[in-house]
Amino acid sequence: MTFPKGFLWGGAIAANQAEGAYLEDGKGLTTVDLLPTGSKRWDIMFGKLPSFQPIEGEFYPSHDAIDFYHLYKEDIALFAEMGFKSLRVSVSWARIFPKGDDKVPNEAGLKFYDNLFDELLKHNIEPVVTIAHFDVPVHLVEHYGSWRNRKLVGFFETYATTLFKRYKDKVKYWMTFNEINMLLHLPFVGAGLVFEEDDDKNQIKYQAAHHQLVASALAVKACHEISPDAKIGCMLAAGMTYPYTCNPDDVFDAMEKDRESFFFIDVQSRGAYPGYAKRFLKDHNLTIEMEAEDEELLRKHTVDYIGFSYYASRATSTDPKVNNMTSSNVFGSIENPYLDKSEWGWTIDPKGFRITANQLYDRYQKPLFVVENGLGALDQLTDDGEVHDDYRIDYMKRHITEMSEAIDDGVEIIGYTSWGPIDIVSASSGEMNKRYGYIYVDKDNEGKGTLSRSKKDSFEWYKKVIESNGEVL
Ligand code: BGP
Repeated sequence: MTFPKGFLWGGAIAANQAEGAYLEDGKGLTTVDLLPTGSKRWDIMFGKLPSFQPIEGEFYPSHDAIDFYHLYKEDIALFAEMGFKSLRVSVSWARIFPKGDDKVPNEAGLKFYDNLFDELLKHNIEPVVTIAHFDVPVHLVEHYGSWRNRKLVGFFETYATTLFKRYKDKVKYWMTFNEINMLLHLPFVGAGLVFEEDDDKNQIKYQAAHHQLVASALAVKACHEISPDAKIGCMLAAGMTYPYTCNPDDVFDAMEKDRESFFFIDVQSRGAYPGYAKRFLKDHNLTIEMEAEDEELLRKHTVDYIGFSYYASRATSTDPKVNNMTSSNVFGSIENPYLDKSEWGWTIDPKGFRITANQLYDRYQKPLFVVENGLGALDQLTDDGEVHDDYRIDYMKRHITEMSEAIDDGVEIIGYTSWGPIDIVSASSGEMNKRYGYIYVDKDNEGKGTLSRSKKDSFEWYKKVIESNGEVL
């Protein structure tokens, strides 16, 4: 095992999945606050118009989540006990700018993150901060059409700049948009997009993508100017696509599927629209409106590192007989007969992790930061309040082993923040029972429970991993 000295072991959470306190201290409503549980959730995530106010009688998991807003000190103490070197969090845009287009930021919101970062630093935990993790102030959706509107670029720039100025002495690692490629698959989640019946969805999505890419470049620019010692990265929902056979058609199809995602990172890291993307837009009659300065902005302000999440790999086939699309994943992958799956149907593919890391490093030659990985599982609490999550330990062990292999392959990886080190709300389903944590939270899918925290078996295991810098797995 060859993890570099100073490797940033830790965990990752997102504001809307952990904080709760959804209207406290002046916070405005965000898109996630409009996502109830159940089938309506999926309809909205794919772009169906939601009710712009929560509906009486529906259950919205983000509203209270695990109350990290009030319990963060207790939770950070547990992370510190595990020896975390870093914690990835996101800032809720609507805590800072409740409507998104406000002239003045909300001091109470800014203060909360001051306190949060101070608490982390007190424990020598490096904050790694995502500026937008799947939330947009609802006002921006209602009044501007969200990221389809160029005005969002300016609002985001103001928001990001406010953060850099305020936290320049506390935060050294930033990320612009969480899983930016998710915009294409879950447009409401990634960009607050809702569609009318006869909308050209691709046209709207790619225009919104362009706006996020320009906004990201402007954030990189501002970060480098305001906080020259900080590093700012992008964030990709990664996981490679395997061709189902060695038929060149399948291989080409797999390459094209991966390029749907690489497109974003190619722009953010290499600084220009790649040829294949220009061709895709032309072939599909999509015209992106750009401003004169965009090309130069994208070229000049590329990211310092590549953040990515890795949970699963995908597979694709051009043969209609094999093409038994599964509905359990938003990437529309077909079944891979060589791999096991989680209880939620996500493939378990540690080797794919090594391949993905190599692929990203070959392509970008920039440091990688694994900012999400983990197993969502149905944990059982024993009568004496314990969780024996050996399946999670096994999953993590196999993935961390492959990560170390990638490092030995020459891939530069600066850290690993596993997803949901404490149980939080699931982004896709809104369930609490899809648990990733080393720390169990007493709360169920209906929102009932005491919110008490307890250590699972994996807690001590991860502690030893960090203590030994990955030597003891
Ligand atoms: C990523 C998101 C996270 C997170 C994770 C696990 O896509 O960045 O927010 O939740 O996936 O997904 P889920 O919570 O749906 O299991």
